[in-house]
Amino acid sequence: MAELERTWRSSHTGLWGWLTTTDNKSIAKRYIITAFMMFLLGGIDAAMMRLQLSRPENHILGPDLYNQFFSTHGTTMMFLFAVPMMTAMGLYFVPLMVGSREVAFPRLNAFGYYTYLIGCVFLYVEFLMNTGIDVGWFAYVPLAGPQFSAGKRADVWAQTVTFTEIAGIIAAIQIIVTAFKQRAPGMSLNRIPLFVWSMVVVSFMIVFAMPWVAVASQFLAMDRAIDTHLFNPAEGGDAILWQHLFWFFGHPEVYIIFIPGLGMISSIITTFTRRQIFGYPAMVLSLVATAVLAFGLWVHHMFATPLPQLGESFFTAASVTIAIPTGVQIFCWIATLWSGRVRLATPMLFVLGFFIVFIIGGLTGVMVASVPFDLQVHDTYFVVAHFHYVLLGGAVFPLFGAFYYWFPKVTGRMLSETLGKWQFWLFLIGVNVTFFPMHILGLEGMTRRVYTYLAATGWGTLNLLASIGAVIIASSVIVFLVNVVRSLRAGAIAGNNPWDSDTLEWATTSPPGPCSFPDIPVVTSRDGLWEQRDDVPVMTGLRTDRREVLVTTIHNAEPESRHEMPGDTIWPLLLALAVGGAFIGAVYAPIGLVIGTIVALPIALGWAWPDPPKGPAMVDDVR
Ligand code: HEM
Ligand SMILES: [Cu+2]
Repeated sequence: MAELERTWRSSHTGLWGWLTTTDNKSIAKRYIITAFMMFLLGGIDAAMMRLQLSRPENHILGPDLYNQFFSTHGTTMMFLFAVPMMTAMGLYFVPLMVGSREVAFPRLNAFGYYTYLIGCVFLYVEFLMNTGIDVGWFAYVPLAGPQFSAGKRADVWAQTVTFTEIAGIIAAIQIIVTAFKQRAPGMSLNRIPLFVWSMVVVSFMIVFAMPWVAVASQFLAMDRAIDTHLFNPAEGGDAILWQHLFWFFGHPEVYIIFIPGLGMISSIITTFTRRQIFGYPAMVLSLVATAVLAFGLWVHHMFATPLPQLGESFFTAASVTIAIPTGVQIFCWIATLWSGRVRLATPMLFVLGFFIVFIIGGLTGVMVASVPFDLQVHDTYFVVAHFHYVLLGGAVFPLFGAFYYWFPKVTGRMLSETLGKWQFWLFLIGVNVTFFPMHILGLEGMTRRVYTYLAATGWGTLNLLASIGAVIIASSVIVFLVNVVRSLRAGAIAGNNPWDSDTLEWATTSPPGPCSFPDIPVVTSRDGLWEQRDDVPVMTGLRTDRREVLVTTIHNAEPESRHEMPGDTIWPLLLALAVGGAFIGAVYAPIGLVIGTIVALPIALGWAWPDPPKGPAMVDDVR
C-alpha cells in the first residue's frame, strides 16, 4: 500500500513537481479552476455590457469597446468556459466512476490542459492590448475577412479557437478510451453510470464536430494572412461556406455543452431519490439520438440566408424532432422523482432550477425553429434570451448542482447547505430577471449587438430590469465563492460517501489518494455501492511498483491486460509552449508558424524518447 502510494505520487516535489505532474486528478482540478476563472471573466464582460445597456444613450463603453466585450464574452463562455469545464469534469470523474487509476494518455492530457491555458491567457492579454476580438463568437465573413477587419483582432479569434479545439479533442480521446477500455471488471456496457455515458457521447461529438471549426478558423487565418480567398466571393470563394462550416460545428457545440449537464442531472437525481433512473436503456439511447440528430440541423442558424424551401422545411423538421429525445429523458427523470423520496439538498435544488430554465429555453427553441417566426426575431434579443436560457439552464444549473454534489469528493469537505440555498435562489431569480425581459425586448425589435438605444424606443425599463438581474446573478456567484473559501478552511469533513450515492467514485477516500483506488473494485450490478455498501469486492494483481492500470474488454469489461502508464515529465508543458508560440507567432507573421514548428520538433522527439527501463518485466498474470 505504501509502495503503491509512492509509485503514483508525483515523482518530484515543489514547483518542478507541479509542472511535471501528469496525474489526471491534478490536471483536471486545474482545468476546472481555470475554466471557472473564465466563467468569472466572461461574467465581468457581461456585467460591463449590462452596465452600458442599463440606460438609453449611455456612453460608458462606446461602440468599439462594446463590440470587444460581447465578442470576448461569447467566445470566453462558449470556448473557454463551457466546453472545457464539461470535459474537465469528465477528466476528473470518468476514471473514478469506472474504477480506473488514470486516464488513458496522461501525458497527452497534460499537454491538452497547457494548450488550453495558453489560449485563455492569449485571449485576455490581447484584450488588454486593445486587440480584443470584435467579430462576435462566430466571426462571420466577410466582416471577419481581410477586407473588412483590419488589424489582428479576427486573427486572435481564429487562434484562440484553435487552442481550445486541440484541448477539446484531446480530452475527448481520453474520455472515450478510458470509458471503453479501462472500466473496472464487471462494469459491462449496461452498467456504465449515465454521467459516463453522457461524457462518452459528448466526446464522440467533439471528435466529429471540432475538426470543422479548427479547419474553418485556419482557413480564415489563411485568407487573412496569405490571401487564399477561400471565403472571398470576388475571387471565386464563398462567404456562405463559412456559415456552413461554422454551424456544422456550432450547433453540435451547444449539445456538447449541455449533454454532460444531463449526465450530472442523472447522477444527482439517482442519489437524492435513492432510485436508479427510470428507463436506463431509453436514457442512453436518447443521449445517442440527440447526438446524431444534433449534426442534422445546423442550417437553422442560417434561415436568413437564401435557402431552397425544401431545405428550410427539412431543417425545421429536424430542429423540432430533436426535442423528442430530450423530452424522453425529462419524462424518465420525472418518473424517477415520482417514485422516489426526494431529498431537497442543494444539488437537487439546482436540478429543479434546471427543469424550469432549460424547459423555457427549449420551448423558445421550438419557436425559432419555425422559419417565419425566426425571420421576425433573427438577430434580436429574443434569440439572446433563448440561448441564455438553454445554456444557463442546460449547463450552468447542472454545473452548480454538480459542484455541490462532488465538492466533498474532490476536497474532502462539505459545502454549506445554508449558503447553497441562498446561492440557488439568488441564481434562479437573477437568471429570470436578467433574461426574461429580453424576450419582450426582442419582440419589440431591439437587435442584439447594439451598444445603445434611444430613449424614444421605450426599452429603458426592461433593460434596467435585465441589468438589475445581472447584479443578482453576480451576488449569487459571490455567495458561491464565499461558500467555497469557507468550506476549504472549515467545512464539515465529508467521509467517503456523504450522500450515500451508488457510483464508484464514492468507494474511495475523499479526496482520492494518488492512485485513486488502492484496489480495483469489481462491479456486480448497476446498483454499485448500494448493493455492496462498505464491502466492495476488489481485484488484485496490478503491480505496486509501477503505474499500472487494468485494461478490460469493451463490452463486458473482462480483464484483458495490464498497461503501464508513463511517469511524470516536463515535455507536455514544453511542447504546449512551442505550439502556443507557433500559433501566436502566426498571428503576427506567417513565419512564426514555421519557427514554432521547428522548435516543437525536437521537443516532440524528446517526448517520444523511451523512458529508461525499470527492471525486468513481469509476466502478465491478471487473467
Ligand atoms: C452569467 C450571466 C450572463 C449574462 C448577464 C450575460 C449577458 C450577455 C449579454 C449582455 C450579451 C450581449 C448581447 C448583445 O449585445 O448582443 C451576451 C451575449 C452572449 N452570451 Fe451571455 N451572459 C451570461 C452568461 C452566459 C453564459 C453562461 C454563456 C455560455 C455558456 C453565454 C454565452 C453568450 C454568447 C454565445 C453570446 C453572444 C455573443 C455574440 O453575439 O457573439 N452567456 N450575454
Ligand atoms: Cu442550433
